[in-house]
Order: sequence, then C-alpha cells, then structure tokens
Amino acid sequence: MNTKWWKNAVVYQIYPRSFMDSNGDGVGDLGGIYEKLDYLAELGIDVIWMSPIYKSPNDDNGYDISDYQDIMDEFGTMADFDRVLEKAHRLGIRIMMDLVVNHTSDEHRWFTESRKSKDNPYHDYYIWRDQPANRWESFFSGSAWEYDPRCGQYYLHSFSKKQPDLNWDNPKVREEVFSMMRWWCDKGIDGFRMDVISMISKYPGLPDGPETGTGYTFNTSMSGPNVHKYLREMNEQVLSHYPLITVGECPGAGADDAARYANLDGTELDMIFQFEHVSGSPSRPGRFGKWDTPAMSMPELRANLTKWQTSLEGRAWNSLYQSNHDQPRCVSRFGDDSEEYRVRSAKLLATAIHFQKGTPYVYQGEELGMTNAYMGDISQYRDIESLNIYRELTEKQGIPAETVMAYLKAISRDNARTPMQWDGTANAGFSAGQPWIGVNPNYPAINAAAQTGDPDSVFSYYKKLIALRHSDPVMVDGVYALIDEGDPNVYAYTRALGDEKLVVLCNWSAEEQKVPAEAAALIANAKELVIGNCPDTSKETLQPYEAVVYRV
Ligand code: TEU
Ligand code: CA
Repeated sequence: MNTKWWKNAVVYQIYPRSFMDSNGDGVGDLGGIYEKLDYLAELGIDVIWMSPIYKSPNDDNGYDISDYQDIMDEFGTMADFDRVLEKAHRLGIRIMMDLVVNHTSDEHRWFTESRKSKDNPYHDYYIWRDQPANRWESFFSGSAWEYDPRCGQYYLHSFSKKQPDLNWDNPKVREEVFSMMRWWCDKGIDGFRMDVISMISKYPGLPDGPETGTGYTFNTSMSGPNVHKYLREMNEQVLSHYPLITVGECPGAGADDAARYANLDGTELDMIFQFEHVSGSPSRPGRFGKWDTPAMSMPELRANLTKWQTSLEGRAWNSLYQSNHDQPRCVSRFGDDSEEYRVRSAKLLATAIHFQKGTPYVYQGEELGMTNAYMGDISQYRDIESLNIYRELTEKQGIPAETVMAYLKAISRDNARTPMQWDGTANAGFSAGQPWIGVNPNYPAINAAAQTGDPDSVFSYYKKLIALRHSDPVMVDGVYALIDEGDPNVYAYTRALGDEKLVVLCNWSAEEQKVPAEAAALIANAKELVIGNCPDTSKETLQPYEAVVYRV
C-alpha cells in the first residue's frame, strides 16, 4: 500500500452548507457538490475534505452529530453521497470525511440514553459530575457545564450545550467510534479530518486553566495524558488498514506535540492542523482572546511558519493552511482586500504558503480571492459562536455594540461561510432560493465564472500552484530555510533538494521594496522563473505585494 500518497496532494475544503444549492431551498447540498466536481477537477485538487454532512440538528452547522451513519436531511440522502463518492473517484478525486468525535449532538441516541439515569448503560459515555468540576468556559461562551434535571447531574460540553463531550476513557466509546470509522472506510472513503482530536483526553480532575476575560477559566483538555494512546489504538484498529489521509485538528498543540501526533512512522496521524499562526499576534494579546487580538504581523507570521517548517523537518509532516470555515478570509486578514491589491495579495499569500513543505489545504472561495463579508448588523450573523459572544460581551461585559461588531467583522466565522461565488447572476449562482446566509455583495466582481478562463485570475494562479505540487519534487521534499531574516517587509525563503533550490520572495507591503541581499545573490543566475504575480518582474526591486519564485 502506498500509504504516503498524500505527500504531493492538495486538499480542497468544502463547507457543504455554503457550496452549492441544487434544489433551491437556500442550503447547499450533496447534489450541489456533485454538480461542481468538474470545477474542482479543473482546479486540479486531489482530495476534498467535506465539513460534516451527517444527521444533525444543526446547532453548530453539522458539528453536532445525531447519527454518524446517516446524512443530514437538508444535504440529501446516502444515495446522494454514494453518487458524489463515485463521481469524485472517477475524476481522480478522493474524499475525506470530517470525524467529529470529541462530542456528539445531545440528540444522539447515546446521549438521550445517557441522560436518562445514572445507571443507564450509556451514562458513562459522557462526562457527568454532581457539581461542575471546574470553572471552564465553553468555546461558545458561558459555563462548559450544563445541569440535566433528568439524572440530576451536570455534563461537560466544551462547545455548545447541544454538543456534550464524549468520555474517551470509556473503552466502549472508543470501540463504537472505531467501528463507525471502519464502516465509512469500507464504503470507500479516503480519509478523515478529525475535529478537535487533541481534546479527547481530559486531564484527571479536570483542573482549571488560566482565567479568561469573562470570569471563567480556559478548558485545559488539550493533548491530555491519553491522547496518544487513544490515537495509536485508533491507528492499529482502523487507520493502518486503509490507504487513508488523516489530519487531526489540534488546538493547543505546539511543534513538539505535532512531532508525536504526526510522526513519520505513521503510528498516529499523517498531519495535524495547528493554530499558532491563526491565533493572532503574540505581542499584542487582547482581553477576549481571538476577538480582540490583532492578526500577526508579517515578521511574526514569518517567525512562526519558519518554526513549524524547521522543527518538523525530519520528524513529522506539516499541514499548510491559511483559511478554513472557522477563520476569516485570508486575503482580508493577512493580505490587502482593497480593489487595488486584492488579486495580487491573494496570490502572494498563496505563494508564501504553497511553496512550504507539507500538504496544502485550500478553503472554498480562497482560490477566487473571496473576502470577508464584513456584515454590519447582528441579525445577518448565523454562527452560534458569533451570536453567543455578541450577547456575552454586550449584555454581560458592557462592551459597546459597535466595538463588538468590529470584532465580528474582523474575525467571525461567518466571514468564511457566505455562499460560494459561482457567477454574477442572482445569489452569485449559489441558489435559486433565499440563501440561509447572505451572499457577499462583491460577487458581481469576484466569482468563479469570471476567473476560470482568465489566465491572470487568482483561480488560474492556484491552478498553477497545484500543478507544480504534482510535478516539482523540490516543492514536495525540499528542505526549508529562511533567508534575509530581519527584512521588515520581504518574506524570503528557500527549499533545497539535491543541488536544486527554489527561492521564494514575497513583498508583504503596499510599497516597492529592494530585493534583500541574500535572495539577490541567489537569484542572480537563476535557471528559471517558476511563478510570479506581477508582469515585468525585476531582480533588483519587488513591486507592491509582488511574489516571485526562482529555481537556482
Ligand atoms: O473547531 C474547533 C476550534 O478549536 C475552533 O476553531 C473553534 O471553531 C472556534 O473558532 C474557537 O473559538 C472545530 C470545528 O472546526 C468548528 O467548526 C466546530 O464549531 C468546533 O470544532 C466544534 O465541533
Ligand atoms: Ca439545497
């Protein structure tokens, strides 16, 4: 079995609710994904990661699952899923499922049984206490403990109260999860993205963490004592028997944790999603975590990405991402989404990320340079996390509504969840009905139809980057090294394999900059200009937001 086929693969993330609506009810669905597979084949991606499509009451848009072996009504049926899988495979595209097993929905049968009484056989599938064991704050605001009058106890929910945490220390829970995973693998799916998998093992005694800005404490269940044991068990019993791609979403994981989770022996996972580069500026921490912490500056981002590249070298495999369904649009966060520089800076970000070592993940619409929605009225928001923090900060903390709206505009997950912009027709071609969340009003200018045939579009640039990942061994296996380390505006690095090197240069500013010294010396006798986002590139100066890659 070629178990490391994913080393030169590019993954595309679909958020099904917002991708394509095939029946006019305003909600994206499997029929819509089926229709748009040809678009993804044209882009050239290898793998689709689908955010959850299972049966769910949708408290958290499918991350609250009530039946792991059935499909959400709004998305279609299992037969629709099978058609998507079959067509994707025919096009050479693999399908990765979202595995959400830190918690279930409170409407899952395990939980409806569990809450019936303390002696119910399912009671111990979840984490119950007679009193809240700590002052943990849920990720979606408020206490992480909820009282259930039926059995007279409190249950732990790291996310919404409709997402009770499973008790992974119970071997029956692990058996159930593993057998469900085998069921999907036997169906022919090709991998798993594992939701908050770093949180499944809780520290004994569930200790309080540091205080948060809202009177609770941080949930300390990150990379707990048994997490590697449970993942090795999962690997032995399920993963190692199939040629899968696996990525664990690991909040709180540092590079040393990653080296265990994603070790090259393949005893746990293939790679993880780490959060450091999307956690905001470490030098300017806010009072309310992600809500009021500004994005990293380029030098901070450069230092962080470099740390991950160098410390995993020879020890583990990286994932590479700059956006997903939980993050604002990357061009708005790290680039410049003004009319003047949107296209160029979107290509610059793509260059900086795609030439690194690891497996790149492209979030739907990123390949078009889609921007934040900047929704200005709370009634436009749909995300439970955004709605809860708005209430928490305005009502309980007395923060002015305009201030909180400014946080949401910058960082709300709904920025990434507006419908995919397919064309310039009504609702961006996403739906014939009323979309469940508003379409970004910039769709007449930013859409797929306008970009697929245009060689200078963001889409065409991603297409080139993806093709290079398939054909260029230096891009896949080359060793990363930072050069021109102190330059305030230009992020420059090399990738080296044998006697070949790629030199990547990114002018992360709206002003012209000199090519810094180390890079200038390396590119003087370049063999090839591999890719760039500006015509008339020069080896002495870089235009605003210019990105260029040479082979030397
Ligand atoms: O996200 C977990 C996570 O740690 C964060 O990204 C979280 O969404 C939030 O931004 C914290 O402030 C995963 C899923 O990706 C997310 O969509 C789910 O809401 C969450 O788990 C619960 O399943
Ligand atoms: Ca629909």
